[in-house]
Amino acid sequence: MSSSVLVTGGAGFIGSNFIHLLARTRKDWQVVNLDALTYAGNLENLTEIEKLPNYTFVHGDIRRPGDVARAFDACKSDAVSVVHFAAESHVDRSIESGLPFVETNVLGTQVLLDQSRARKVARFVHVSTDEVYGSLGEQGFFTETTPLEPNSPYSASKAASDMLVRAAVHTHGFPALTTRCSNNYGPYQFPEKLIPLMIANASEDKQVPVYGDGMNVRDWLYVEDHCEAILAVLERGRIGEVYNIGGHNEFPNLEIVRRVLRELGKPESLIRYVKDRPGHDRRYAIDAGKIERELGWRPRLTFEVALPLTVRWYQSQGEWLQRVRNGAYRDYYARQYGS
Ligand code: NAD
Ligand code: TDX
Repeated sequence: MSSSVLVTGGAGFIGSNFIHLLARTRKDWQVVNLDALTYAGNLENLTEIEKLPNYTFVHGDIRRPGDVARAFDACKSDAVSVVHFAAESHVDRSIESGLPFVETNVLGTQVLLDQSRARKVARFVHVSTDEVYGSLGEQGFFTETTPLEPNSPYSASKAASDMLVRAAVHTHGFPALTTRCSNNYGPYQFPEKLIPLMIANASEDKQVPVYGDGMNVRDWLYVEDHCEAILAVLERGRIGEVYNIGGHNEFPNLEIVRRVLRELGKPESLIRYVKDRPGHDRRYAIDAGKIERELGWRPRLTFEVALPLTVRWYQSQGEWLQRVRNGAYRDYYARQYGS
């Protein structure tokens, strides 16, 4: 076994796509997936993967040192790297209740850092977000030196975790790297986020809620492109560095919703303007020049190609979507692993 990768949050949206990428492209790596299976964790994202001999699932919580230790014990190679996705990730939920975000994103990250340092990991990639930079006006882009000005409990907790990673590098010479990516879309995204929610609702001729005036801007990146960027950072990034990841693909939310409706052949009369999200960031846009120059990464898929692909994926995975929407996906672990 040449190397082991401990992936946290691998049953979630981006983590499961990352494990699929490793299974396709790094067949000799061992992958250990540590996931607490919160509402956002879905082992049905990994049904093809769990048949592989070099994949192990560990049901556990990053806030618990004993659970993290079990995951490290499952790693067979001497060269272990960590890719840290596990987080509470939904802004609206953080507005309802911030505490779980502090517990997992801040406390959990520190537990993971301490355990990883004790295990002398080779590299540690901390997967963060462009939301730590706050909100942009009409002009400009976030670079890696933009000051952190998080505006939601979610982004504040991610910014805190970024600072803990930075402190581990600075104080202990810990081999960590941080990525900050823009909004992702693609297969296996939980249908509370904008694009899959629009697809799920409109497919059933239900209304699609647009917050405020619908003119908030996000920079959209296909999830496989994000995963390839993380892999490049894991393999070739400079330790201690931050890498922004983005698609140069900015659209107002209303335009996204219209495109989704057009793809589905549904009328714009399904759009319903609802009360704005409190503290709603107006615009995000990423300058990804550093990762492009240093690591030669570039997004492969344009929005024009990947949005229709994404819509088709959800249409062809009706059962997956239905089981997420009715909660049946939560029984999978007990059925498969017997507890
Ligand atoms: P997600 O909510 O789909 O998945 C999170 C996963 O983490 C789930 O499988 C969940 O069960 C697991 N988890 C939660 N708390 C845990 C805990 N205490 N211990 C172990 N596992 C736990 O999230 P996502 O959209 O896949 O995001 C993954 C990471 O990428 C997050 O750190 C997020 O901040 C970051 N990110 C997301 C986006 C995006 O557009 N979705 C963009 C940039 C960065
Ligand atoms: O029903 C909706 N209607 C609507 O107008 C929802 C769910 C969202 N929106 C708006 C809010 C945002 O401006 O769409 C935009 C995208 O919303 P989300 O999908 O909730 O994503 P966002 O808040 O931008 O955060 C996402 O990208 C960065 C992820 O959830 C984060 O985990 C990531 O860090």
